[in-house]
Amino acid sequence: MAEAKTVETETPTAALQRVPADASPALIKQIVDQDGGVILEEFFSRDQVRRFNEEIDPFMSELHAGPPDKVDLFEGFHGSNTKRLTNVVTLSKTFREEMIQDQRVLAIADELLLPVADSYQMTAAQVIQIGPGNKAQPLHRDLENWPIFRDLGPNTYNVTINFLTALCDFTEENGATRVIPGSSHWPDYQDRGKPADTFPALLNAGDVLLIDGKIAHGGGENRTADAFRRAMAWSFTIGWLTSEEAHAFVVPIDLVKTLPPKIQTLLGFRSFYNSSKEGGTLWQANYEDIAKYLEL
Ligand SMILES: O=C(O)CCC(=O)C(=O)O
Ligand SMILES: [Fe+2]
Repeated sequence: MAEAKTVETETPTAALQRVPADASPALIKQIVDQDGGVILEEFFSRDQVRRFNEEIDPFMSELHAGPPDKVDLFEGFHGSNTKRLTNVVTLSKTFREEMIQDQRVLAIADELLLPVADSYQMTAAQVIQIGPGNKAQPLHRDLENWPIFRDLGPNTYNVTINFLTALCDFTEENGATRVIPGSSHWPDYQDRGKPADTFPALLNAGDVLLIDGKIAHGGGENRTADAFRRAMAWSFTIGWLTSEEAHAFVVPIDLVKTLPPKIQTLLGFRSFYNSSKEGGTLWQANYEDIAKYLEL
């Protein structure tokens, strides 16, 4: 009995904090710096989630589950029964015109990433649908995409953030993302924690699990017989890192022309500046902004 009580009282205090969608970027940064992540409740509306799901449903149906070449080089990272739909910026009008243009998202990204670089990009925007029977994803930190930051450990810069948005309700059973709050401060980033250290991010559709690149986490196991856990993982990274998705080569230029300059920057259609850090300007043409060359 005593043991059961301990678990009950400790679990909520160690899980990630939850804040309302209108929490200030400064407060959000404070919590993320402390815990590695935070849950933003009711960030997107039920209607936005419904429209988004409707737009991507046909593409999700066509997609097969598992890594494209059937061989998961990263030991289950993709997920044998997981569908991952990329280039969502092209495929979803709701994502392109509402979600990435949401001023609250951009204000949070400014707060978290501009201390490190003058501009940032959208490194990935993908739907992750975990199907029945899919095992838990290996625990990892998102900054391991650029492994030198892993080697630097907890004192490294925060170079990436992920707005993991629930497109259905997340439960323990259907594969809610597992997180280890505070693992951003562990001394050795080779230590990614154990499943027993993790807490599920229990979300309602429209909630956002905002994590930095330093927190250990992974998609949860889907223990259901027939339920799918669908999320939109969209990450921003500082401008001078190579991004995961090559948006600048896959998003049609005519679509890009309909978007404001800040969003064009997110997609790699503008140059990256470092003047406040006394660094060079990157991703240029003829020493001018790439947007001029592209006539944007
Ligand atoms: O699907 C999830 O819940 C997390 C996915 C993830 O962390 C990743 O692919 O980097
Ligand atoms: Fe991740």
